[in-house]
Amino acid sequence: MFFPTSPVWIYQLTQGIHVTTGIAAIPLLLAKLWSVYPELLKWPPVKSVAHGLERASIALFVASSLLQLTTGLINTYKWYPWPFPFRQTHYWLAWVIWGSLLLHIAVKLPLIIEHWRARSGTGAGAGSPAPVTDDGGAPPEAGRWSRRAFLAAVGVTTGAVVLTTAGQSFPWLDPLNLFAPRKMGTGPQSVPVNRTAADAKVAELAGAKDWTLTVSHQDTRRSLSLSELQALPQYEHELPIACVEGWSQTARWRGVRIRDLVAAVGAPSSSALRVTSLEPEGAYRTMVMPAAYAQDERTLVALELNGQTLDLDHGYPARIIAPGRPGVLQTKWLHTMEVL
Ligand SMILES: Nc1nc2c(c(=O)[nH]1)N[C@H]1C(S)=C(S)[C@@H](COP(=O)(O)O)O[C@H]1N2
Ligand SMILES: [Mo]
Repeated sequence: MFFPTSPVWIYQLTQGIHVTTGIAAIPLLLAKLWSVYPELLKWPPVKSVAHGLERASIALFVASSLLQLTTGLINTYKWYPWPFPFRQTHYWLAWVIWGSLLLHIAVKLPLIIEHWRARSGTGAGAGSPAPVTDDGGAPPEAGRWSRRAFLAAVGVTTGAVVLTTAGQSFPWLDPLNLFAPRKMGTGPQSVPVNRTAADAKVAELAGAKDWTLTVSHQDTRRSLSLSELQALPQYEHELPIACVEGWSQTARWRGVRIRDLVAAVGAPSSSALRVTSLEPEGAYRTMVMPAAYAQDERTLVALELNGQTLDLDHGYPARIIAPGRPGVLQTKWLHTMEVL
């Protein structure tokens, strides 16, 4: 598998686009549903087997889209009020949405073709759209909005939602960030904290005087105290934390290069690592780092953040920071690093 470590903000970009387009899709989906809901409520609900299947596929499409966007939005608030695993469900729903959308387009294809044929046949009607015969848009009904006003309102709403939330991922929009759950520059050392040491029940272990980081490769094992790590060559890099829950923040990190630690236990530089946290339990306790990241000279065991000793909530005594990786894999409160 190919893991790009450059540019260092590559995951920040893809994750920022993912979350921002997801948020933008909420007003778009609501507008689409508003424009077609008379179709959805037509009676009788099922006229034939084919018609029944078509309506079932639309029901699936609408339900999965609504579920995907609401659970995705709630996830950016770090709230998980449901019994199913979020990540797997998010992936699977995406496939269901794609499948039901393609099915819907396939079913409607004859109608779509007919519509475009009719338009080109009549000399494109001098720019005015041909009347929409089925559920293809806002039907010009008495008492409802004109098509143009409706599209303009949807465009303005979507643009406003994007401009006032995208600042959680993209620094140049930070001044406009009014509604996103995360704000840049907040938190200890000017970086948001995703899970505190207290929440992770790790404060006591991380604060222990006799803490060491154990690096091992086959039979070689070295345990380094904080002062021994500080005595090794230190490097400093600007790297983002890009959280899968939808916020990013670039910061100045300083510490020991991972590749130097790999070399210190006599392991080949093309090795992958298994990293564990002091955190006693939970999904973020262990992390595997492919060789591409371990080898990159910007991948650090960070001891400092923005010019200060790491805050306990940012992973004191030591944490991982690697270029281009999801925040969830930037393990805090390091315990061991095993070369695989
Ligand atoms: N051990 C451990 N490491 C962890 C976490 C955690 O809960 N436990 N959270 C991860 C997540 S989801 C993110 S986004 C980053 C956030 O780092 P920060 O809290 O220092 O901003 O740390 C990651 N490392
Ligand atoms: Mo995260």
